[in-house]
Amino acid sequence: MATKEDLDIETLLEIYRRSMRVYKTDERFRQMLTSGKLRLVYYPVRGQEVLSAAMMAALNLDDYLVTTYRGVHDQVAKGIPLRDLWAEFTGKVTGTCKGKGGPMHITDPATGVMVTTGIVGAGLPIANGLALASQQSGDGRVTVVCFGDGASNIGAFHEALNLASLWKLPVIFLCQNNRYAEHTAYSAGTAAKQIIDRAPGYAMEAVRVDGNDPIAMHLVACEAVARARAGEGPTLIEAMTYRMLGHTFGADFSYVPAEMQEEAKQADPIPLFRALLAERGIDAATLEAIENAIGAELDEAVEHALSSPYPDVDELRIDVLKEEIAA
Ligand SMILES: Cc1ncc(C[n+]2csc(CCOP(=O)(O)OP(=O)(O)O)c2C)c(N)n1
Ligand SMILES: [Mg+2]
Repeated sequence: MATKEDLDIETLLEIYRRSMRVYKTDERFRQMLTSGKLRLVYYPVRGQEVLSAAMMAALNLDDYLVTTYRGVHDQVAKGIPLRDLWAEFTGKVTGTCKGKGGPMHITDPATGVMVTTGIVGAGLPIANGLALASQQSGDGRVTVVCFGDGASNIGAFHEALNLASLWKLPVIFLCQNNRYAEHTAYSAGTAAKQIIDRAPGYAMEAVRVDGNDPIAMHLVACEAVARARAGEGPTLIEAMTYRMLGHTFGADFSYVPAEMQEEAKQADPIPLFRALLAERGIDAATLEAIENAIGAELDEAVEHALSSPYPDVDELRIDVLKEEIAA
């Protein structure tokens, strides 16, 4: 296995770039909501930027991603164009699903973003289906499915792990353990001490990692991708992280103990990543240039989304059935 020293500065900067695209996108959504320029239910991803960036940087653009309602970090880290994402979030015809999917159903096959679902746990069997198709066609693609700690208590999680292991599917189960499922703390809903403790029951490789550490997370991700591509089957990754801003944006999250909120602050992956890059000799001006470029791209994306039209009512039944039916 590669070691920390093997991770070159270019790879680290690529992970940082992806992390900042997520960070800035999330920040902009919250700003737009707070200022009343946007109205939608938003699931903030503050705190989970780096784990996603480190995972997606281990994939090719045509590898597949399946994610959830709290999945904007995964979609952006995978490489979805920001203008298409913003247009879909705002229900506009220029969006990835012509404005008919919305935030809960972001799909962009061009960047491998295949399915986003609001049904907890539903993505895992779908990911198996994509991975089975790759196995049968021999296209060499790997599928990553992201889900939360809470999702690991859903039946579909167990069914999917069993079949993926049995069939040696090229799939990676990325559990983002942010210690809460809506308002339920991990210990109030899960008997197992760790999610990875369930993997031996399915004869599956599993690894628990600090998801806020870009190097550790990326090395684990690369190993899982290599295993899947080599036909050696799936991996369950439990990436430890924190949900820094509650379940939905604006909702009270004072039920999260103050000590845990403090722990989350101390483990905030963004300042830690900046410190790591400084240690590796990257100066502040380089980081600022990365952030400014993303800021400009976001300005354009938001403007494009807001000025695009809503889909016409004639679109209502198109893309619903295999045979398109005009209204
Ligand atoms: C099948 C199903 N049950 C319940 C819900 C309501 N619900 C939405 S999010 C959520 C919590 C999910 O927690 P977790 O899997 O840890 O993901 P996180 O939001 O922390 O990323 C629940 C119970 C749902 N959407 N689908
Ligand atoms: Mg959770």
